[in-house]
Amino acid sequence: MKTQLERIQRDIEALSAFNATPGQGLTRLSFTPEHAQAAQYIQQAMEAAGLKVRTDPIGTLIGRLEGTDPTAPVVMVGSHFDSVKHGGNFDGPAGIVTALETARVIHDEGITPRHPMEFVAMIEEEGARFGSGLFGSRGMTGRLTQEELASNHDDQGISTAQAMEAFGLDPARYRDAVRPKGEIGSFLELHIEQGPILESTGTQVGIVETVVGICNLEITIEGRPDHAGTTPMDMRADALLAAAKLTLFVNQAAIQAGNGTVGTVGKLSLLPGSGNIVPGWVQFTVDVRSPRGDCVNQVREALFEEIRRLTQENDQLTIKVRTLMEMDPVTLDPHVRQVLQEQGEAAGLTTRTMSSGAGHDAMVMADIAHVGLVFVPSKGGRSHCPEEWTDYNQLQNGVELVCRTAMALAAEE
Ligand code: HGY
Ligand code: MN
Ligand code: MN
Repeated sequence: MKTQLERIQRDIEALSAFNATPGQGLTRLSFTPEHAQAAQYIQQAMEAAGLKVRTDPIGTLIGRLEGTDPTAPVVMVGSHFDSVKHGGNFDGPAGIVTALETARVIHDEGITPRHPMEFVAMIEEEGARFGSGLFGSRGMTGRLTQEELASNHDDQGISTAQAMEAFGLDPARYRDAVRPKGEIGSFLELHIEQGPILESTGTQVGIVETVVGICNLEITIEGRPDHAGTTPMDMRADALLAAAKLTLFVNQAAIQAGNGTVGTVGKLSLLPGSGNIVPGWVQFTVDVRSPRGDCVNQVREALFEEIRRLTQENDQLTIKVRTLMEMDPVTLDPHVRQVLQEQGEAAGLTTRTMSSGAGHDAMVMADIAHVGLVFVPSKGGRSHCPEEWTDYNQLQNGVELVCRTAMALAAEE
């Protein structure tokens, strides 16, 4: 092995400590003290590995190693280091640690690659604070909008732009994070599988071929707060009742679409929030995914139709929909997958081709680079929960594969 398990384990354990909810899973939201602490650790590790480190205008850490051919496109390795609320220690950091360890191996071996290499740590991939995920990679590929920075807000009503400013970033410069097409040749990401396949088949690493399409919506329902005891049932504008009907509708529409389509209402807030008041206001998220883009569209269109029906059924309801994020399904680069396959065999690893039901920065980076995504097993298939776990030797298998592949790509003519 070129990589060292002790360094991998040390990084994961160190990053796990930068947590707003110790003892209740990992919560590391963007533009928070935990983000700053983790960024400082990552920057120091990048510098110790001989990289020149900068932070891009939206908060992504970029550690660069010059190559012998400055005109060659960059080989980039990375992932995200924000988390969901009360999540696990491996979703994101496994890919960060992979980037750090790859940089250390190259540094240890005193190699100057032909291609320049960049090792990146992105933020707000989960969207757990502001609702729109894949933020760092969308910033690099020009998919962010001014509107989103101003309109997306956290549970305290702070917008993304305000949080960036408070963190010392200038949100007006978000476009300066964009990387021109051609500048980055390939992007490699290691991620935990967040599913049961590798563990149940005893396969060491997964090589991802496709990533599902995703549609994230924010639905806001304005009804009317009324006395729960004196308001007859046929005179109510009950916002939560409408939200409940739409939640059930999303569930049924996803099942009906089939083909692996999934639909989830994962976050809901309501006002005023007393047991004796008919809810007058509800805001909730809808997350629809499918390997088939037409199935995502089918569910979204059916949902819009149901919203129209509900507002006709009760004209005291106003229902607004805001699109938080949309990605088509992505097929990852055949050449990079081929190199991963070859390096896997050379390293004596068992591999299998997989699809991803989770979204990843890799799916966005495919806009501007040839992308490879490697999975390592998740214990019990669990993720986005404190129980999330990957054995360190399993993680090291994936790190070894990405490290060797990155070095092979960085040597290519
Ligand atoms: O939601 C996802 O698929 C990823 O964990 N951000
Ligand atoms: Mn992730
Ligand atoms: Mn995640």
